Amino acid sequence: MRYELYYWSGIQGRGEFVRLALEEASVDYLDAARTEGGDMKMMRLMKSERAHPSFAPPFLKAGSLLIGQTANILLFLGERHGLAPKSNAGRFWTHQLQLTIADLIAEVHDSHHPIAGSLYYEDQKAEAARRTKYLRDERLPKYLGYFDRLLATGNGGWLVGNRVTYADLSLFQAVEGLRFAFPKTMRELERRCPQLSRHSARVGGRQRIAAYLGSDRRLPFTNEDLFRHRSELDS
Ligand SMILES: N[C@@H](CCC(=O)N[C@@H](CS)C(=O)NCC(=O)O)C(=O)O
Repeated sequence: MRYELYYWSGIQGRGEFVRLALEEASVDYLDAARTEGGDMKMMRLMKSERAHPSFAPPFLKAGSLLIGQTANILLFLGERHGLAPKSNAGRFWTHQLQLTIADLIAEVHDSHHPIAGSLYYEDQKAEAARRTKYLRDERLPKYLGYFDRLLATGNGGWLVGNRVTYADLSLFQAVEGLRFAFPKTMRELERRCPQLSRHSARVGGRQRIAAYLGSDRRLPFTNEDLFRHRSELDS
C-alpha cells in the first residue's frame, strides 16, 4: 500500500515531521500535494463529508484510513514501522515526547506570528520582538534543557530506550529548524546542551535520513515556513 501525505506544497512545515518518519521507515509514499492538482485534492479532502476530515494539514491517507494531527500520524506510523516501542508504557512515552515537541513548535511559530497567522509579520513586529525575548530567554532553555537531560540519563543515546523512534527524528527537525531561525541563540544553548548536538548529528548521519536530506525531496528552510530567521529576533 502506498501512503499519501497531504501537506502544503513548497514548505517543510509540520509535514516534515511525518516525512522524516516515512523516509526512515523506507516505505512507499506520495507527497500528494506536490503532485499536479494535489493542492486542490487536499482542500477537497478537508472539506469533504467523508469520515474524519482534518481541520488542517498534515494528514495521511493509509488505505481507507485518513489520519490527521502530526503526533497522531506518527503514533500510527511508529507502531506500524518499528519507530516506537511495542509496550504501552513505551508507546505513550514516545507519544508524550512528540506532543511536547508539538508544544515547542507552536511556541516557535508564535514568535513570528504572536497575534494572528493571517497578519503579516511586519504588522506584529513589536509583539513578535516582545514575545521572542521570552522564547529565547526562558522557553527554549527549558525545552532544550529537558530533552538534553533525557538524552543524558538514557543509556542508548536515544530518547526512548536504545533504539531510534519518531520522537528522535522530530527532535532532530526541531533543532535544525531552531538553528536556522535563531543561529546565535542556538550556539549558546547548544553549548549548554551538548547531548542535543550529539543527538542531532547522530540522527542526521543515519543512512536513510542522510540520503533524504541530500535529495530534492527535502525542501530548504525558508522565511515562509514554520521556522523563520529574522535577525532582529535572534539578538
Ligand atoms: N496540531 C496540528 C496543527 C496543524 C497546523 O497548524 N497546520 C498548519 C500548517 S503547519 C495549518 O495549515 N493550519 C491552518 C489553520 O490552523 O487554520 C498538528 O500538529 O498537525
